[in-house]
Amino acid sequence: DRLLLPYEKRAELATNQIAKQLFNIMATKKTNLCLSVDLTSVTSILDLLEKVGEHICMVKTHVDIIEDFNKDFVTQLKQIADRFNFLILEDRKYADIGHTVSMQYMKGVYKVGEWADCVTAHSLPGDGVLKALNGHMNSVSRGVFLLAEMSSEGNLISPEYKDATVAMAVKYPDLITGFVCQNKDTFKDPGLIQLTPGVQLESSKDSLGQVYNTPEKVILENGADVIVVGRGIVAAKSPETQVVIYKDALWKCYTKRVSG
Ligand code: BMP
Repeated sequence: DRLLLPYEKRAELATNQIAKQLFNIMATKKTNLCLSVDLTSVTSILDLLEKVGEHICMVKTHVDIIEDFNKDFVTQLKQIADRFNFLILEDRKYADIGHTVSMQYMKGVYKVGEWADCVTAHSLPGDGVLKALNGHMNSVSRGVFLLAEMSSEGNLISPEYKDATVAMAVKYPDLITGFVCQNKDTFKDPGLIQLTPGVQLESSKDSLGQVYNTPEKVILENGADVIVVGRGIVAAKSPETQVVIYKDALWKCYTKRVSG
């Protein structure tokens, strides 16, 4: 049962290098918190990461919302990530034919493939998406989180779509880091990571369809391994205080889970 195994044991079972690294970072830093820095300026993102970097295992970015994106931002982001030992996930949710995804990943303004440890992708177009991303793996360690479920109300993902997504991933053991999903039954492989967004302590939803659960619910009942928190921390009066509150609450649930 993957839910009872500690992260350091699961690191040994991971076939994707990023999954291995992420499990080990969580075990070492004692945090399973992934911060979603959904901010629109370079300085606001970098300033926040300087303050909270020691408490997170990964940062999740949406670089296409940054107004003043530039190459120097990437350099500084990577420096902070190295210094605090966390990974970078660009939440691009690739969802096109393989050839287009290949260009979106390597070209354009963002050149995501040059700096992101891992990215998110939809299974909707078929496994050409994964073939495209796999083609850029070469000498560097990279990973993909496949979207198997979403947190938003009214999303069109069916149980069949979810199962087919998990089946698709089996053919790419070196590439797949895990799944973005909401339920523990989505997959079984202990070497893969369940990344779960839609977590907040203060509210249960937003005005645009986001649905929030508590740390207890997502970790103990629903099987989350890495937990994505955005506005719960980023929009708080004091993100520095809030990040510790979330980190402690999430880690407590994980230790409770693995102690049976
Ligand atoms: P917040 O905690 O502020 O609601 O942010 C959640 C983040 O996770 C957003 O960046 C969103 O794009 C992402 N996300 C999500 O909320 N639900 C999903 O199913 C998949 C996501 O990537």
